[in-house]
Amino acid sequence: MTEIQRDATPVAKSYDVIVVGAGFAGMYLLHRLRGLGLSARVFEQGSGVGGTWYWNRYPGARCDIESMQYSYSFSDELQQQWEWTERFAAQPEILKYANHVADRFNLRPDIQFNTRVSSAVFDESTDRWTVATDDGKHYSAQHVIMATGSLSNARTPDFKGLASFKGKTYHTGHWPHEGVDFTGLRVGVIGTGSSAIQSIPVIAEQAKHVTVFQRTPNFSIPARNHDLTAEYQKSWKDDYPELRRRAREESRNGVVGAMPTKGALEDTPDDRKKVYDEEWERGGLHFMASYNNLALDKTANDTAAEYVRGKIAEIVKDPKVATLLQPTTYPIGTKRICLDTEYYETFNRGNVTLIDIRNAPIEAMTPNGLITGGSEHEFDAIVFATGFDAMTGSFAKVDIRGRAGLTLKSKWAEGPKTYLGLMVAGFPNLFFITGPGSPSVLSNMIVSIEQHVDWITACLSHLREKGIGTMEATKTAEEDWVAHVNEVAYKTLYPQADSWYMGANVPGKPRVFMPYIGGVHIYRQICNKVAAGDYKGFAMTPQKQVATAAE
Ligand code: N01
Repeated sequence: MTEIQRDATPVAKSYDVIVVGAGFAGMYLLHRLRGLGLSARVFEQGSGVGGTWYWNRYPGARCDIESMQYSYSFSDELQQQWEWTERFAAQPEILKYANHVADRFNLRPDIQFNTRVSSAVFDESTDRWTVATDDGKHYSAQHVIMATGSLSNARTPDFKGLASFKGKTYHTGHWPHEGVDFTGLRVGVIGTGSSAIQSIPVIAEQAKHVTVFQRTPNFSIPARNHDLTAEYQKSWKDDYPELRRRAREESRNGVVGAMPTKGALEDTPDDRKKVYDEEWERGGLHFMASYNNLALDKTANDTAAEYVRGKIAEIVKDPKVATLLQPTTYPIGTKRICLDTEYYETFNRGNVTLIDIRNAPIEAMTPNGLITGGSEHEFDAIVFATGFDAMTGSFAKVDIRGRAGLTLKSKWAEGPKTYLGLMVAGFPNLFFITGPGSPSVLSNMIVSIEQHVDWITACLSHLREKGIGTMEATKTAEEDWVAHVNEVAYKTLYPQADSWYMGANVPGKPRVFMPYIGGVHIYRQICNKVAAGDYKGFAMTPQKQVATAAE
């Protein structure tokens, strides 16, 4: 018998679980679902695994979490055998790792590449989801898990005349797989976020001239990337069980590092400078953990911000350019802090120009370039390093309909609402990996991914055991969680910035602080407590006895 969807398109196949996305979340999820004996299909838009690391191939792309920590922990053999070459792995190495994992665990047979999921519709008569793909096929599943990533919907602003530009255009988040040769070209780069900060120094080494269009300067800390020694790797591998435990259970952001015990104002200015000097020399995101109150107390935060502004003034030779590069309109760290290799130094090159578009926005693109401040700038190529419709953008691309035809889009019209970032009231059996309302982008993503996958798969196992047909967040639990996420966020300085955490980079997007800032350690405890308390805050109904699909 073939299951028929309401629009009468026959269902091609039925599964226990459909997973959307074959990045680090989708891959681990598939491995665990197989372990439970569940039938699962992963649909992936790209032609390969790796998610973010599949799409973001721009020059200089590199992780800002150290390699020994930005890696799966679920398989001890994998973590013991894989050799990382650099402190911060570059995109090709991370993609190689993703491919290695796919091969090692034989994941590919259950992943359907080059297939975009266009809709997911819940059928209340069968308690099953019908998932449509862009090749016109329909599939049925009891559970759908969105493993679509938090930064996967690359965004090119709707500049007037965009299509008229005769040169080549690129988005850092959709970089051509064959690479780009900028030799001898005049290149415009729009944006100065992490992607721009990593790519500009590399593009400038190749191009004839690079013009950077900056709306808001960013704080960036030197990465001080270097090769990893065998001894250093061994020290991690010998102690992995304990170090991974600390990342999961003791750290705020899923990264093991010295925990500050002091506030910035407890030190004298001289001692503080020594602390910041040491962090600056060491390089890396730990700079923001120099003191324990940089995200909480504006006066403390000002000391770190002022230190970095001072560094920019020391590095950049032209004082006017240095001033433009110094962020002054938001506390340091409240927009995602960047790591760089010679970003500020690049502005000392003769072939790099910085244009401030804060007060003179890009008016239009033209056949030869773009116009700002009444002048036309001519280019052979333009790079959009303009970011993503973050956290909710990848869900918005799929037409998701829950009970009574309610669309996720309308449910989230005023900002995302979830319970624990995992589920949404009115959308039974639909799970989100690192969704809004969970620590996600504020953490080492792999730590958060593993935690969500482990929680969800344990939950699915529980549902099977108890013969439960549907599970969904209750409205009350969802409202309480959204209020808690907000309350915690507004105790920090984060909401003071116009950041993509707040949805502020997308015109018209509601201003809501989307990730949960309470820390991965606390969040894990909350999730575990909910599961141990018989999934408090979730409503469940028994399994329906309905005929489901045959092949
Ligand atoms: O994007 P972004 P990204 N006119 O949104 C500007 C992760 N990541 O791709 O700040 C002119 O940060 C925009 O200006 P403004 C990381 O979490 C990690 O760089 O909105 N300019 C901004 O300068 C990161 O935070 C790694 O005023 C416009 C830039 O474009 C996240 O991805 C590496 C504009 C966008 O910056 C996103 O980073 C790379 C307009 N209309 C990325 N619209 C690592 O692991 C936007 N801009 C190291």
